[in-house]
Amino acid sequence: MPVTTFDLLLTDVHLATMRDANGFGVIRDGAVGISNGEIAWIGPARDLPRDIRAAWRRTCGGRWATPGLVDCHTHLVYAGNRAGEFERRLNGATYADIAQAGGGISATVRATRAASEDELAAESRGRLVAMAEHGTTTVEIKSGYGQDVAQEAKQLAVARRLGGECGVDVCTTLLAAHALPADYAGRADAYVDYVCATMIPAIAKAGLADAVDAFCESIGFSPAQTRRVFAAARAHGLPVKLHADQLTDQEGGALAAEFGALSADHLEHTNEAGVAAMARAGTVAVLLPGAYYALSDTHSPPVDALRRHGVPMAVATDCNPGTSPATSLPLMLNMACVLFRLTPDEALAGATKHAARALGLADRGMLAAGMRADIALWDVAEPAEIAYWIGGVRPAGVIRRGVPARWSA
Ligand code: DI6
Ligand code: FE
Repeated sequence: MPVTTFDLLLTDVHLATMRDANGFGVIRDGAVGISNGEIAWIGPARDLPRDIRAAWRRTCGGRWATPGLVDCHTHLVYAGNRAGEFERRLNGATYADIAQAGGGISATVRATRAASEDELAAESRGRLVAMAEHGTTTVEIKSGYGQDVAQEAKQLAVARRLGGECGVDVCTTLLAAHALPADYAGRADAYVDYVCATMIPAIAKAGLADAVDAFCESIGFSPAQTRRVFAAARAHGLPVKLHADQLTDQEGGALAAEFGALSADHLEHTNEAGVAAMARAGTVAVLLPGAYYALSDTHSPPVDALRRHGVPMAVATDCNPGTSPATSLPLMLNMACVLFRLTPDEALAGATKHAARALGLADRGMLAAGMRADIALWDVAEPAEIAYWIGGVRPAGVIRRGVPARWSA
Protein backbone atom coordinates (compact mmCIF):
# COMPACT_ATOMS: atom_id res chain seq x y z
CA MET A 1 0.00 0.00 0.00
CA PRO A 2 1.66 3.31 -1.05
CA VAL A 3 1.83 6.02 1.58
CA THR A 4 0.86 9.58 0.62
CA THR A 5 2.76 12.25 2.52
CA PHE A 6 1.73 15.87 3.02
CA ASP A 7 3.29 18.72 4.95
CA LEU A 8 -0.19 19.87 5.91
CA LEU A 9 -3.62 18.29 5.57
CA LEU A 10 -6.80 20.36 5.89
CA THR A 11 -10.03 18.53 6.62
CA ASP A 12 -13.61 19.37 7.62
CA VAL A 13 -13.62 22.17 5.07
CA HIS A 14 -15.89 23.24 2.21
CA LEU A 15 -14.05 24.46 -0.86
CA ALA A 16 -14.80 27.34 -3.22
CA THR A 17 -12.13 26.31 -5.71
CA MET A 18 -12.96 28.96 -8.37
CA ARG A 19 -11.61 26.53 -10.96
CA ASP A 20 -14.72 26.34 -13.18
CA ALA A 21 -15.67 28.87 -15.85
CA ASN A 22 -18.70 29.90 -13.78
CA GLY A 23 -19.74 29.59 -10.16
CA PHE A 24 -17.66 28.97 -7.07
CA GLY A 25 -16.43 25.50 -8.09
CA VAL A 26 -17.84 24.07 -4.88
CA ILE A 27 -16.59 20.91 -3.22
CA ARG A 28 -18.48 20.24 0.01
CA ASP A 29 -16.82 18.25 2.78
CA GLY A 30 -13.47 18.54 1.09
CA ALA A 31 -9.85 18.08 2.02
CA VAL A 32 -6.63 19.71 0.88
CA GLY A 33 -3.19 18.11 1.04
CA ILE A 34 -0.29 20.54 0.85
CA SER A 35 3.37 19.82 0.15
CA ASN A 36 6.26 22.19 -0.56
CA GLY A 37 3.95 25.19 -0.47
CA GLU A 38 1.71 23.80 -3.19
CA ILE A 39 -1.63 22.04 -3.27
CA ALA A 40 -0.72 18.40 -3.79
CA TRP A 41 -4.19 16.91 -3.45
CA ILE A 42 -7.67 18.44 -3.36
CA GLY A 43 -11.11 16.84 -3.51
CA PRO A 44 -13.96 15.43 -1.47
CA ALA A 45 -12.63 14.05 1.81
CA ARG A 46 -14.17 10.65 1.07
CA ASP A 47 -11.80 10.32 -1.91
CA LEU A 48 -8.64 10.96 0.14
CA PRO A 49 -5.98 8.30 -0.31
CA ARG A 50 -6.13 5.72 2.46
CA ASP A 51 -2.63 5.81 3.83
CA ILE A 52 -1.65 9.39 4.60
CA ARG A 53 1.26 10.66 6.58
CA ALA A 54 0.81 14.38 7.27
CA ALA A 55 3.37 16.33 9.28
CA TRP A 56 0.59 18.64 10.35
CA ARG A 57 -3.19 18.29 10.30
CA ARG A 58 -5.79 21.01 10.71
CA THR A 59 -9.52 20.50 11.00
CA CYS A 60 -11.27 23.60 9.75
CA GLY A 61 -14.57 23.31 11.64
CA GLY A 62 -16.72 23.28 8.52
CA ARG A 63 -15.44 26.66 7.36
CA TRP A 64 -15.18 27.63 3.68
CA ALA A 65 -11.81 27.83 1.97
CA THR A 66 -11.19 30.12 -1.00
CA PRO A 67 -7.99 30.99 -2.80
CA GLY A 68 -6.05 33.69 -0.96
CA LEU A 69 -7.33 37.00 -2.29
CA VAL A 70 -5.34 38.86 -4.94
CA ASP A 71 -5.56 42.66 -4.99
CA CYS A 72 -4.37 43.50 -8.50
CA HIS A 73 -4.53 47.33 -8.44
CA THR A 74 -3.32 49.48 -5.54
CA HIS A 75 -1.37 52.65 -4.89
CA LEU A 76 -0.65 51.53 -1.33
CA VAL A 77 2.75 53.15 -0.79
CA TYR A 78 2.35 56.88 -0.23
CA ALA A 79 2.74 59.49 2.48
CA GLY A 80 0.33 62.10 3.74
CA ASN A 81 -3.41 62.33 4.00
CA ARG A 82 -6.08 63.79 1.72
CA ALA A 83 -9.13 63.80 3.99
CA GLY A 84 -9.38 67.57 3.37
CA GLU A 85 -10.07 66.89 -0.31
CA PHE A 86 -12.88 64.59 0.72
CA GLU A 87 -14.46 67.54 2.50
CA ARG A 88 -13.91 69.79 -0.54
CA ARG A 89 -15.57 67.25 -2.82
CA LEU A 90 -18.52 67.04 -0.45
CA ASN A 91 -18.77 70.81 -0.81
CA GLY A 92 -19.03 70.51 -4.59
CA ALA A 93 -15.46 70.49 -5.95
CA THR A 94 -14.73 67.68 -8.41
CA TYR A 95 -11.68 65.40 -8.44
CA ALA A 96 -10.53 67.15 -11.64
CA ASP A 97 -11.04 70.65 -10.08
CA ILE A 98 -8.84 69.69 -7.14
CA ALA A 99 -6.18 68.19 -9.42
CA GLN A 100 -6.09 71.33 -11.56
CA ALA A 101 -5.69 73.50 -8.45
CA GLY A 102 -2.48 71.67 -7.48
CA GLY A 103 -4.07 69.20 -5.07
CA GLY A 104 -4.96 65.60 -5.80
CA ILE A 105 -2.11 63.39 -6.96
CA SER A 106 0.34 66.34 -6.78
CA ALA A 107 -0.38 66.78 -3.07
CA THR A 108 0.53 63.16 -2.42
CA VAL A 109 3.63 63.55 -4.62
CA ARG A 110 4.88 66.37 -2.37
CA ALA A 111 4.32 64.34 0.82
CA THR A 112 5.79 61.16 -0.64
CA ARG A 113 8.91 62.88 -1.98
CA ALA A 114 9.48 64.50 1.42
CA ALA A 115 9.32 61.17 3.29
CA SER A 116 12.42 59.04 3.87
CA GLU A 117 12.27 55.39 2.88
CA ASP A 118 11.70 54.43 6.52
CA GLU A 119 8.98 57.04 6.98
CA LEU A 120 7.26 55.92 3.81
CA ALA A 121 7.36 52.29 4.95
CA ALA A 122 6.03 53.26 8.39
CA GLU A 123 3.12 55.23 6.88
CA SER A 124 2.23 52.47 4.43
CA ARG A 125 2.71 49.36 6.59
CA GLY A 126 -0.64 49.58 8.37
CA ARG A 127 -2.50 49.56 5.07
CA LEU A 128 -0.77 46.37 3.94
CA VAL A 129 -1.42 44.71 7.30
CA ALA A 130 -5.10 45.68 7.01
CA MET A 131 -5.24 44.10 3.55
CA ALA A 132 -3.69 40.89 4.85
CA GLU A 133 -6.18 40.82 7.71
CA HIS A 134 -8.97 40.88 5.12
CA GLY A 135 -7.62 37.83 3.30
CA THR A 136 -5.28 39.33 0.70
CA THR A 137 -2.20 37.18 0.08
CA THR A 138 -0.93 38.84 -3.13
CA VAL A 139 -1.03 42.56 -3.83
CA GLU A 140 0.08 44.75 -6.69
CA ILE A 141 1.56 48.10 -5.66
CA LYS A 142 2.14 50.97 -8.08
CA SER A 143 4.56 53.84 -7.84
CA GLY A 144 3.45 57.16 -9.30
CA TYR A 145 3.97 59.60 -6.44
CA GLY A 146 7.71 60.04 -7.04
CA GLN A 147 7.98 61.39 -10.59
CA ASP A 148 11.74 60.93 -10.99
CA VAL A 149 13.99 57.89 -11.04
CA ALA A 150 15.17 58.06 -7.44
CA GLN A 151 11.75 58.81 -5.98
CA GLU A 152 9.86 56.19 -7.99
CA ALA A 153 12.60 53.69 -7.09
CA LYS A 154 12.10 54.60 -3.43
CA GLN A 155 8.39 53.83 -3.62
CA LEU A 156 8.95 50.53 -5.43
CA ALA A 157 11.68 49.47 -3.01
CA VAL A 158 9.39 50.23 -0.06
CA ALA A 159 6.64 48.16 -1.72
CA ARG A 160 8.96 45.15 -2.03
CA ARG A 161 10.29 45.58 1.49
CA LEU A 162 6.80 45.77 3.02
CA GLY A 163 5.81 42.56 1.23
CA GLY A 164 8.64 40.77 3.00
CA GLU A 165 7.90 42.38 6.36
CA CYS A 166 4.15 41.77 6.28
CA GLY A 167 4.10 38.28 4.73
CA VAL A 168 2.24 39.30 1.57
CA ASP A 169 3.42 38.69 -2.00
CA VAL A 170 3.96 42.01 -3.73
CA CYS A 171 4.04 42.70 -7.47
CA THR A 172 5.34 46.15 -8.34
CA THR A 173 4.24 48.42 -11.18
CA LEU A 174 6.00 51.56 -12.41
CA LEU A 175 3.36 54.30 -12.87
CA ALA A 176 5.70 57.09 -13.92
CA ALA A 177 3.05 58.59 -16.24
CA HIS A 178 0.54 59.28 -13.47
CA ALA A 179 0.44 63.09 -13.19
CA LEU A 180 2.55 65.81 -14.75
CA PRO A 181 5.27 67.03 -12.34
CA ALA A 182 5.00 70.73 -11.48
CA ASP A 183 8.38 71.51 -13.08
CA TYR A 184 7.14 70.08 -16.40
CA ALA A 185 3.98 72.25 -16.49
CA GLY A 186 3.02 72.82 -20.12
CA ARG A 187 5.72 70.35 -21.26
CA ALA A 188 4.01 66.99 -20.97
CA ASP A 189 5.81 65.58 -24.00
CA ALA A 190 9.17 66.47 -22.47
CA TYR A 191 8.20 64.56 -19.31
CA VAL A 192 7.12 61.59 -21.44
CA ASP A 193 10.53 61.76 -23.14
CA TYR A 194 12.13 61.53 -19.69
CA VAL A 195 9.86 58.63 -18.69
CA CYS A 196 10.71 56.70 -21.86
CA ALA A 197 14.40 57.50 -22.20
CA THR A 198 15.45 57.55 -18.54
CA MET A 199 12.92 56.28 -16.02
CA ILE A 200 11.76 53.06 -17.66
CA PRO A 201 15.30 51.96 -18.59
CA ALA A 202 16.65 52.75 -15.10
CA ILE A 203 13.80 51.04 -13.22
CA ALA A 204 13.92 48.04 -15.56
CA LYS A 205 17.67 47.73 -15.10
CA ALA A 206 17.29 47.88 -11.32
CA GLY A 207 14.65 45.12 -11.55
CA LEU A 208 12.28 47.14 -9.40
CA ALA A 209 9.12 46.83 -11.51
CA ASP A 210 7.16 43.85 -12.78
CA ALA A 211 5.00 45.98 -15.11
CA VAL A 212 4.40 49.52 -16.37
CA ASP A 213 1.12 51.45 -16.02
CA ALA A 214 -0.06 54.88 -17.21
CA PHE A 215 -2.97 57.20 -16.43
CA CYS A 216 -4.52 57.88 -19.85
CA GLU A 217 -7.03 60.63 -19.12
CA SER A 218 -7.99 64.23 -19.81
CA ILE A 219 -6.22 65.17 -16.56
CA GLY A 220 -3.45 62.61 -17.12
CA PHE A 221 -1.64 61.62 -20.32
CA SER A 222 -2.99 61.52 -23.87
CA PRO A 223 -3.40 58.29 -25.86
CA ALA A 224 -0.40 59.31 -28.02
CA GLN A 225 1.76 59.85 -24.93
CA THR A 226 0.54 56.59 -23.43
CA ARG A 227 1.54 54.75 -26.63
CA ARG A 228 5.07 56.10 -26.29
CA VAL A 229 5.28 54.94 -22.67
CA PHE A 230 4.02 51.49 -23.64
CA ALA A 231 6.46 51.20 -26.53
CA ALA A 232 9.33 51.95 -24.12
CA ALA A 233 8.00 49.38 -21.65
CA ARG A 234 7.81 46.80 -24.41
CA ALA A 235 11.38 47.61 -25.48
CA HIS A 236 12.48 46.77 -21.92
CA GLY A 237 10.46 43.56 -21.75
CA LEU A 238 7.93 44.86 -19.24
CA PRO A 239 4.22 44.04 -19.59
CA VAL A 240 1.76 46.92 -19.41
CA LYS A 241 -1.50 47.81 -17.66
CA LEU A 242 -3.59 50.94 -18.10
CA HIS A 243 -5.77 53.33 -16.10
CA ALA A 244 -8.31 53.50 -18.89
CA ASP A 245 -11.42 55.59 -19.47
CA GLN A 246 -12.09 56.34 -15.78
CA LEU A 247 -13.43 59.88 -16.22
CA THR A 248 -13.80 60.19 -20.01
CA ASP A 249 -13.68 57.86 -23.02
CA GLN A 250 -10.10 58.02 -24.33
CA GLU A 251 -10.47 54.70 -26.19
CA GLY A 252 -8.23 53.34 -23.46
CA GLY A 253 -9.65 49.83 -23.61
CA ALA A 254 -8.64 49.52 -27.26
CA LEU A 255 -5.27 51.15 -26.59
CA ALA A 256 -4.51 48.65 -23.83
CA ALA A 257 -5.51 45.80 -26.13
CA GLU A 258 -3.28 47.14 -28.90
CA PHE A 259 -0.28 46.53 -26.61
CA GLY A 260 -1.53 43.18 -25.33
CA ALA A 261 -1.91 44.72 -21.88
CA LEU A 262 -2.33 42.41 -18.91
CA SER A 263 -5.25 44.58 -17.84
CA ALA A 264 -7.21 47.74 -18.51
CA ASP A 265 -8.50 49.21 -15.28
CA HIS A 266 -11.49 51.38 -14.26
CA LEU A 267 -13.24 51.37 -17.69
CA GLU A 268 -16.24 53.45 -16.58
CA HIS A 269 -16.40 55.09 -20.03
CA THR A 270 -15.04 52.29 -22.24
CA ASN A 271 -17.04 51.74 -25.42
CA GLU A 272 -18.06 48.40 -26.88
CA ALA A 273 -15.37 48.41 -29.57
CA GLY A 274 -12.80 48.73 -26.76
CA VAL A 275 -14.37 45.79 -24.94
CA ALA A 276 -14.25 43.69 -28.11
CA ALA A 277 -10.59 44.59 -28.62
CA MET A 278 -9.82 43.58 -25.01
CA ALA A 279 -11.55 40.24 -25.58
CA ARG A 280 -9.40 39.57 -28.66
CA ALA A 281 -6.20 40.56 -26.85
CA GLY A 282 -6.95 38.60 -23.66
CA THR A 283 -6.75 41.80 -21.60
CA VAL A 284 -8.41 41.54 -18.17
CA ALA A 285 -10.92 44.24 -17.13
CA VAL A 286 -10.12 45.45 -13.60
CA LEU A 287 -13.19 46.99 -11.94
CA LEU A 288 -12.56 49.43 -9.10
CA PRO A 289 -15.83 50.04 -7.26
CA GLY A 290 -14.11 51.90 -4.39
CA ALA A 291 -13.11 54.78 -6.68
CA TYR A 292 -16.53 54.78 -8.34
CA TYR A 293 -18.17 54.97 -4.92
CA ALA A 294 -15.83 57.59 -3.43
CA LEU A 295 -16.24 59.90 -6.43
CA SER A 296 -20.06 59.42 -6.36
CA ASP A 297 -19.70 58.32 -9.97
CA THR A 298 -22.86 57.31 -11.79
CA HIS A 299 -21.38 56.05 -15.08
CA SER A 300 -20.83 52.32 -14.50
CA PRO A 301 -18.29 50.24 -16.39
CA PRO A 302 -19.83 48.24 -19.28
CA VAL A 303 -20.32 45.02 -17.31
CA ASP A 304 -22.91 43.57 -19.70
CA ALA A 305 -20.63 44.12 -22.70
CA LEU A 306 -17.66 42.64 -20.80
CA ARG A 307 -19.77 39.56 -20.06
CA ARG A 308 -21.06 39.26 -23.62
CA HIS A 309 -17.55 39.46 -25.04
CA GLY A 310 -16.15 37.08 -22.43
CA VAL A 311 -13.64 39.54 -20.96
CA PRO A 312 -12.51 38.30 -17.52
CA MET A 313 -13.45 40.83 -14.84
CA ALA A 314 -11.16 41.38 -11.85
CA VAL A 315 -12.07 43.45 -8.79
CA ALA A 316 -9.50 45.43 -6.79
CA THR A 317 -9.32 48.08 -4.07
CA ASP A 318 -7.40 50.80 -5.98
CA CYS A 319 -6.18 51.67 -2.45
CA ASN A 320 -5.05 55.30 -2.82
CA PRO A 321 -5.37 58.50 -0.83
CA GLY A 322 -7.48 60.40 -3.36
CA THR A 323 -10.22 58.23 -4.77
CA SER A 324 -10.26 54.95 -2.86
CA PRO A 325 -9.04 54.94 0.73
CA ALA A 326 -9.85 51.24 1.03
CA THR A 327 -7.97 48.13 2.11
CA SER A 328 -10.70 45.47 2.31
CA LEU A 329 -11.18 43.30 -0.77
CA PRO A 330 -14.30 41.67 0.74
CA LEU A 331 -15.83 45.16 0.92
CA MET A 332 -14.94 45.67 -2.76
CA LEU A 333 -16.71 42.39 -3.60
CA ASN A 334 -19.83 43.74 -1.93
CA MET A 335 -19.54 47.05 -3.81
CA ALA A 336 -18.91 45.29 -7.14
CA CYS A 337 -22.14 43.33 -6.61
CA VAL A 338 -24.28 46.25 -5.40
CA LEU A 339 -22.89 49.02 -7.63
CA PHE A 340 -21.91 47.05 -10.77
CA ARG A 341 -24.36 44.12 -10.43
CA LEU A 342 -21.71 41.42 -10.46
CA THR A 343 -22.88 38.13 -9.03
CA PRO A 344 -21.07 37.04 -5.85
CA ASP A 345 -19.23 34.28 -7.72
CA GLU A 346 -18.16 36.73 -10.44
CA ALA A 347 -16.93 39.11 -7.73
CA LEU A 348 -14.95 36.38 -5.95
CA ALA A 349 -13.47 35.18 -9.25
CA GLY A 350 -12.51 38.83 -9.77
CA ALA A 351 -10.49 38.91 -6.57
CA THR A 352 -8.87 35.51 -7.15
CA LYS A 353 -8.30 33.91 -10.54
CA HIS A 354 -8.95 36.92 -12.79
CA ALA A 355 -6.90 39.18 -10.51
CA ALA A 356 -4.00 36.70 -10.71
CA ARG A 357 -4.27 36.78 -14.49
CA ALA A 358 -4.28 40.61 -14.42
CA LEU A 359 -0.84 40.27 -12.79
CA GLY A 360 0.35 37.60 -15.20
CA LEU A 361 0.46 35.03 -12.36
CA ALA A 362 -0.59 31.54 -13.48
CA ASP A 363 0.27 29.81 -10.20
CA ARG A 364 -2.50 31.14 -7.96
CA GLY A 365 -6.10 32.33 -7.78
CA MET A 366 -7.64 28.86 -7.84
CA LEU A 367 -7.64 25.90 -5.51
CA ALA A 368 -6.30 23.07 -7.68
CA ALA A 369 -3.46 20.59 -7.59
CA GLY A 370 -0.18 22.24 -8.55
CA MET A 371 -1.30 25.74 -7.54
CA ARG A 372 0.34 27.65 -4.72
CA ALA A 373 -1.21 26.87 -1.37
CA ASP A 374 -2.47 30.40 -0.69
CA ILE A 375 -5.78 29.82 1.05
CA ALA A 376 -8.22 31.94 3.06
CA LEU A 377 -10.68 30.29 5.48
CA TRP A 378 -13.98 31.99 6.10
CA ASP A 379 -16.52 31.60 8.87
CA VAL A 380 -19.50 31.78 6.51
CA ALA A 381 -22.43 29.47 5.73
CA GLU A 382 -21.89 29.75 1.98
CA PRO A 383 -19.30 31.53 -0.18
CA ALA A 384 -21.73 34.23 -1.41
CA GLU A 385 -21.71 35.50 2.18
CA ILE A 386 -18.16 36.87 1.67
CA ALA A 387 -19.64 39.39 -0.79
CA TYR A 388 -22.85 39.89 1.19
CA TRP A 389 -21.49 41.57 4.31
CA ILE A 390 -20.83 45.29 3.94
CA GLY A 391 -17.17 45.13 4.89
CA GLY A 392 -17.79 42.94 7.89
CA VAL A 393 -16.18 39.66 6.97
CA ARG A 394 -12.57 38.79 7.70
CA PRO A 395 -11.04 35.37 7.25
CA ALA A 396 -10.69 33.16 10.29
CA GLY A 397 -7.38 31.91 8.95
CA VAL A 398 -4.96 32.39 6.09
CA ILE A 399 -2.42 29.94 4.70
CA ARG A 400 0.37 31.36 2.61
CA ARG A 401 2.59 29.05 0.59
CA GLY A 402 1.35 26.21 2.71
CA VAL A 403 2.13 27.86 6.03
CA PRO A 404 -0.71 28.88 8.36
CA ALA A 405 -0.51 32.58 9.18
CA ARG A 406 -3.09 34.81 10.82
CA TRP A 407 -4.95 31.82 12.20
CA SER A 408 -7.75 32.40 14.68
CA ALA A 409 -9.60 29.22 13.67
N1 DI6 B 1 -6.47 56.79 -10.88
C1 DI6 B 1 -6.79 56.53 -9.63
O1 DI6 B 1 -7.79 56.01 -9.25
C2 DI6 B 1 -5.68 56.93 -8.79
N2 DI6 B 1 -4.69 57.23 -9.73
C3 DI6 B 1 -5.20 57.18 -10.92
O2 DI6 B 1 -4.54 57.41 -11.93
C4 DI6 B 1 -5.92 58.09 -7.91
C5 DI6 B 1 -4.63 58.53 -7.28
C6 DI6 B 1 -4.79 59.71 -6.36
O3 DI6 B 1 -5.76 60.48 -6.41
O4 DI6 B 1 -3.86 59.88 -5.55
FE1 FE C 1 -5.57 53.49 -9.68
